[in-house]
Amino acid sequence: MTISLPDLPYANTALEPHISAQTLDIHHGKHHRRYVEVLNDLIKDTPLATKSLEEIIHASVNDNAKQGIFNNAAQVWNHTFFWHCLSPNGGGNPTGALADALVKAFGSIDAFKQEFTQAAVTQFGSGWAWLVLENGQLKITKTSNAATPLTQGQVPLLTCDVWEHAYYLDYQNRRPDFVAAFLANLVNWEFASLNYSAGLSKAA
Ligand code: MN3
Repeated sequence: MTISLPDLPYANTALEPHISAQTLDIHHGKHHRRYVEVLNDLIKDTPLATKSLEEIIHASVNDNAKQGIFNNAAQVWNHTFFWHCLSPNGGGNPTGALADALVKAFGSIDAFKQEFTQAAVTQFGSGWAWLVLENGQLKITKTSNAATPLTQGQVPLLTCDVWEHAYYLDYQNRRPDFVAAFLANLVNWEFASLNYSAGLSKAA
């Protein structure tokens, strides 16, 4: 099977003014597309060419000989997941079971947002901030470069891409402003809630 680039789940202008069409065009149309192209080149005519994206990620993690494959495969997965973490109708606060669980785990939704922001702004260099489910518990983590909770026994619920390519055209060096806009205006709590219920039922 060939790994393909999924379409964005909204128009390239849908997240303006928080994320510009230019940023989405380059981030999705150039960066994400390039990870897909390089991955397909690297797995061509190898046993991984018939595997799913998740299988490729698990088969290449922590293998020096397959580092390029892992980096590109994980970046394909992380980006596809990230696009769904954004919504033109996003922001605000979660509701329902996820909201209750966040309050239980972090004390309040505001405390969750502070801790998530801290992870996102302190990730040194390129990487990702995550809300994950681990052994039934909510947890905030950050990963470097292409690293993904998928290979760390965690269920990803939500992520923010903090590579400079995610925000530099719109926010230059002001990563905290990008993270603030993500939480206030873009975060797709419905998607995170679906991931939370699915993660809980998988664990049960
Ligand atoms: Mn990115």
